[in-house]
Amino acid sequence: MSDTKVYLLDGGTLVIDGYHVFWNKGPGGDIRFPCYSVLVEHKDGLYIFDTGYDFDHVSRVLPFEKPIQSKDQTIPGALAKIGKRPEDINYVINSHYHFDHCGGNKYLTNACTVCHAKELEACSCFQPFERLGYSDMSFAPELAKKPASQGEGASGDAGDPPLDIYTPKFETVTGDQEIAKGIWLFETPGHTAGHYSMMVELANRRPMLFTADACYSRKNMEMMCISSFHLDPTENLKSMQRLKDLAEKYDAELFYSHDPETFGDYIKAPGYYS
Ligand code: 5PN
Ligand code: ZN
Ligand code: ZN
Repeated sequence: MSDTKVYLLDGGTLVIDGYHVFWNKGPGGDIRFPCYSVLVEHKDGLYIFDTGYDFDHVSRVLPFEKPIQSKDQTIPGALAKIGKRPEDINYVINSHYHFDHCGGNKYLTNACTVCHAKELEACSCFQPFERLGYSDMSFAPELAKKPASQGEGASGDAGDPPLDIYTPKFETVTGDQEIAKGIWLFETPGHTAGHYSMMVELANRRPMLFTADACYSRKNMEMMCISSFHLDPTENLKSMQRLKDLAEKYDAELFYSHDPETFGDYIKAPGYYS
């Protein structure tokens, strides 16, 4: 744990309406918010928590989210800025498989892919209202190729680029787990079926608790207001309370997934937390 470093990799921005960020509260109007990935340099290897969105995918499937992403904000570009290559990553942990959290998985060709068992199950038989969230299946080419007879899910987009070269290894997890010394996954379901938040313990500062989409922003937490994108609102709200309780219990600092206000204060790569 003592020499663990945490890098925040800026992944660009998207736009959604205020009523999506603050469910049934708003106010309405465009909100442009950041997406980012968390690279953990640990004695056991390089771990990345979430991989942002793919610019071409969003431009094609969700153009109304007005993606802005420079080359430096892609996974290969962001890693290059800190002297690392996509092939160097040993583990990809996905909080969940919404398109804005798994779009860069496909570059990480040597990594073992870790997620909650329920999330891997859910993304190929999702509810109809979750279709856009699970629209980028490039992280699992084998699932994306499956016929729609599997139920609701796994509809590879006809416009998606070919993926035959990429065959990720999946390792599924359930329950709260310390997956490496000082790297904790906490179950925070509701936004999706198998959602995880991550806490990283560091030598020189408070633990960092990454909420992922269980809580988009500090304002969501202050208002105890979930986003409109969710599988189960009651579970999502419980998970938000759980994050508050965990932060208190471990004296952890909360880092939100899509916070236009606090993201400016975070140290971004090539800077790091240690
Ligand atoms: C940013 C964003 N946009 C749309 C959706 C959706 O349909 O489910 C999740 C989600 C998002 O995080
Ligand atoms: Zn999400
Ligand atoms: Zn998200």
